[in-house]
Amino acid sequence: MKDIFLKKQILKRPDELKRHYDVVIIGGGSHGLATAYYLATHHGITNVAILEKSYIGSGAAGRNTTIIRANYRTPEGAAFYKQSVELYERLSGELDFNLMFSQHGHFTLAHSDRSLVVQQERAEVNKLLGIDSYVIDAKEVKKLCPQINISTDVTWPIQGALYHPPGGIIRHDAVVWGFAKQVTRAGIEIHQNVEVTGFDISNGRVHGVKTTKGDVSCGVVLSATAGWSSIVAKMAGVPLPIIGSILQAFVTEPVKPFLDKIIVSAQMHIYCSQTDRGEFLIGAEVEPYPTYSNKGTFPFVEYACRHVLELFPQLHATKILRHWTGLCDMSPDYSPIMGLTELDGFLVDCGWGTYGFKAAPIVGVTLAELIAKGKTPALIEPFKLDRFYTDTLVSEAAAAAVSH
Ligand code: PYC
Repeated sequence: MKDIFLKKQILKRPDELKRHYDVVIIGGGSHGLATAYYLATHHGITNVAILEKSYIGSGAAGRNTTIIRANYRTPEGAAFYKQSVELYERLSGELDFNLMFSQHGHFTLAHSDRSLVVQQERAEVNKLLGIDSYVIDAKEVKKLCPQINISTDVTWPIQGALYHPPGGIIRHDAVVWGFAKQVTRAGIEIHQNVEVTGFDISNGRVHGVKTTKGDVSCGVVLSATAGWSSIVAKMAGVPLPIIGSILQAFVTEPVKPFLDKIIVSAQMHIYCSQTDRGEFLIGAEVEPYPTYSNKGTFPFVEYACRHVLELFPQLHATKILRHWTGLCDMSPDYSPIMGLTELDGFLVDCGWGTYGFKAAPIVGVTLAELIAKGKTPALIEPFKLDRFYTDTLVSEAAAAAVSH
């Protein structure tokens, strides 16, 4: 009986840290776990430790609003996220874990002529890359999402939307646990409650990691620490152009299923979806002040409710159940930063703002390839840290979230 239980266990508590690993990954979120998974499955590299200062999925991976989509504005961003969506589509089978990915479509609402032009530009970029995404008018919005209010008697009447049929929502905790299960099976160690306190650096190269459970030597370090990226990179002497802000979200009490689409409005600065439990999940813009304080605010709740009720007046008597925040590592051009740094052997995966979770599988594939082969894959070449020194930014502000 004990054996059966152990076989079913997803996570095995590893022993003490070993003295050496080929790769140390800092951060047990979806990106760190995915990178470890593809290191093992694509490259046979399993002498890997994931160091997580809290529990796996305790940061952005467990706090995001679970949206998966590829309808970005830049060719670089759209091509990258297209592959992520395709990987997510196969991931339940691959991980042997039901991730409950529901692809019912994603709307980015337009409430002005200007916004319709921006959505049309996005649709054109998407079309060129083979991403299913096109602009529809308000009547078509209503046809596809009969519950939404398209009345003109509101502050922001809907004029149309960018419609992205493959967009969807997924169970974020299941993604974390699915990767963790397969990573553990491959023999990779996940050490929870182990915090990195410094690095062993000499001659422009990182040789090891100092932690609250002792020091380890290693060939490569990957920092996949989202909201804490600047702090970790600073310990390695690598400056990052990142500002930490919080994003807030809340869920209502469960109501009968009536919304199967994801609705985003840049002008109203909100987005919402209905979870598989029936809750309405509502979020807004990143807060306009830098902070590491995970404190929610009442003005956010009031603002988001006022706006969501314009779209779904049916929710007027629905109660809020839970409200939380997450740290967002915002880069100046709203695109991620991935890959090599000026410190040999020290790689970063950061600048994910509010759009990191949806990239987890393709981040894992590409960073695992970089670590294994030492060459930056073409797909992530535009996102290297270097771009802030060479003036080759990838400006994704027009489609990065609700942030424009
Ligand atoms: O990028 O889809 C997105 C998103 C939604 C909420 C926050 N970011």
